[in-house]
Amino acid sequence: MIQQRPETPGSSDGAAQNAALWPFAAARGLSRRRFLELLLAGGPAAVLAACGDSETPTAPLPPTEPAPLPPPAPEPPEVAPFFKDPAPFIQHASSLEARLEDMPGLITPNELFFVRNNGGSLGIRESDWRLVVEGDAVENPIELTYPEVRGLPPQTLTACLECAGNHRAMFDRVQGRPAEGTQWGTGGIGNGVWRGARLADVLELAGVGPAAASILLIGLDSDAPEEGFRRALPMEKALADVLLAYELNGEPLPQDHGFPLRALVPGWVGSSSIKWLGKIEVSSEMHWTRNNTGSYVLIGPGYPPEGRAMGEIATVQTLKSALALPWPAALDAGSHTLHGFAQSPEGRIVRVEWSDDGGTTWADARLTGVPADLSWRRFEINWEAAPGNHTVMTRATDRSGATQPDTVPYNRKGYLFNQPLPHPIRVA
Ligand SMILES: Nc1nc2c(c(=O)[nH]1)N[C@H]1C(S)=C(S)[C@@H](COP(=O)(O)O)O[C@H]1N2
Ligand SMILES: [Mo]
Repeated sequence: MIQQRPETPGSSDGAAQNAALWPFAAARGLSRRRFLELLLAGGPAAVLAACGDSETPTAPLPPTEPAPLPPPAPEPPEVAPFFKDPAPFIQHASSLEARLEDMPGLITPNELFFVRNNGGSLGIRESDWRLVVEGDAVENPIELTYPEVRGLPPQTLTACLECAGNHRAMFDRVQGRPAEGTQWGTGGIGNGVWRGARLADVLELAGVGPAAASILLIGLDSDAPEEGFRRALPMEKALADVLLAYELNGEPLPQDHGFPLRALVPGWVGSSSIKWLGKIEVSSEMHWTRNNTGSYVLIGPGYPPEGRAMGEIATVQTLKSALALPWPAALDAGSHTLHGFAQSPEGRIVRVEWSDDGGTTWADARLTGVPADLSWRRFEINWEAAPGNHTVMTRATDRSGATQPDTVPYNRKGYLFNQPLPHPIRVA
């Protein structure tokens, strides 16, 4: 286990400095793991000393052998449906759907960020919290405190987080065949600036070797082994770009979004981004749990079973676009600038087209702002609204050349609906 330090969260300047130290340490032959250990134990001074660059003696280094810590007192976390004000949202049983039309710009403010909970939101005190990393493919099981996680080299990502069931209601509204589950319209998504530690760094500290095949991210709302909220990730994704986020939009992660720490798995369905993260289990075998066997699995004629899953496991999200309007929308006759958002797990949106004749003819929408890989893109349309009932469709294309499909095959639980939406607009 990592030695304990006084509880001083790393300032963001100090954290940026820590990240900048790594190339310097690497050039002097330090392994990433040793670098991270030194950083946690003695801060930048310990790293500099090990690089032979410090004139001043530093505190003794931590033993490399784990020193046992007493287990944290298990105090049941407080459970509340939500901490944030639910009024701005479309309210579902245990989830809050955002209204895209209320979003002021590219970044979704914390108070308007959608919430998807399988139970209630947990109120966890940072001093009670630990992140445990263990499992048969770990050489050095660790337990990190909140300040220790904040002391690791930070990374900031602007990325969308989207529920696998976003647009689920469209199976009913557009295809006339309802799917099971929360009837999300277009607001099971938000675009945030996430800051945290790299999952790869935490795995490195725990000594994850080549035998590791799969990690299981376990939320503190998990209770029984096969129940509760947890998600398996293959090692390749775990080491690629997963963030362990402690900030959303420059604020400590709000309680509804997983305080003190959550995973943010870029491009993957929202259920992979485990909130209130308490444990990471690293295994030499693939993990099978409810969330990759029955839940978050595409079940239907076009989706053959995979391993122990009842169909195709939902992993990466899909390319989508949506107008930022209520469903159905009501507008006055005349000229309007409509806008919306488009996103793709493959990265940048390069084109959005629109049609108000049911998809017979398409015109280009204007893309605004700067393209960014993991963020959604805002688009605008000039539309002449004549009295009557209309539908406006939008269709996005990403940098890989992929475009939204004309139709998506049905799946029982209604995941990943991404055909162009015929948005109903009544003009008076
Ligand atoms: N521990 C835990 N993590 C969780 C969930 C949960 O219920 N418990 N819901 C998941 C689902 S289904 C989604 S879509 C996202 C939603 O994240 P948000 O509530 O921060 O918007 O969190 C995921 N992580
Ligand atoms: Mo979700």
